[in-house]
Amino acid sequence: MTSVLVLNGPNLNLLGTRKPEVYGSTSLADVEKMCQKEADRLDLELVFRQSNHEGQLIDWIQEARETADGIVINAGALTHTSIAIHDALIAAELPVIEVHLSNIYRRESFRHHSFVSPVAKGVIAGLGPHGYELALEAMARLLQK
Ligand code: CA2
Repeated sequence: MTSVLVLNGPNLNLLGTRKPEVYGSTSLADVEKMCQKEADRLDLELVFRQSNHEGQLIDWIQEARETADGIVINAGALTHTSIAIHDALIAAELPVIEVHLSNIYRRESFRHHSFVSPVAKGVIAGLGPHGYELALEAMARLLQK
């Protein structure tokens, strides 16, 4: 079965608890449920993970090379800082789709640069949790043989 790793970075565990004006009121557990429903519809195996730690995210990206067919990633603020995640995504040699809940280009200028985008097939930003569903659909198409 085709397997997709959905990775979430720092502070995304706080979704739905604070800053609803920016990130909405849906919790990360709800986003996972939405993703699972979409994965079932698309006949994908879903592995959904979140960590506040850069090294943990990198370990999961490295593992994905052996265990997954594609990566959907919202790296949180590490999007804007982490060359290590950029390098790990290249080393994984898997298709990557970058997701952001908010439209990072409408926000502070320090959020306008992404170290993930240059290694992503596509980027979805500003559509809230629906962006994750769209990313899974796009990934399913990319992985169709
Ligand atoms: O829009 C996105 O999805 C982001 O990746 C979310 C990150 C932010 O640093 C990126 O620039 C854009 C933040 C993760 C969520 O942070 C929260 C902070 C407080 C309350 C709830 C969530």
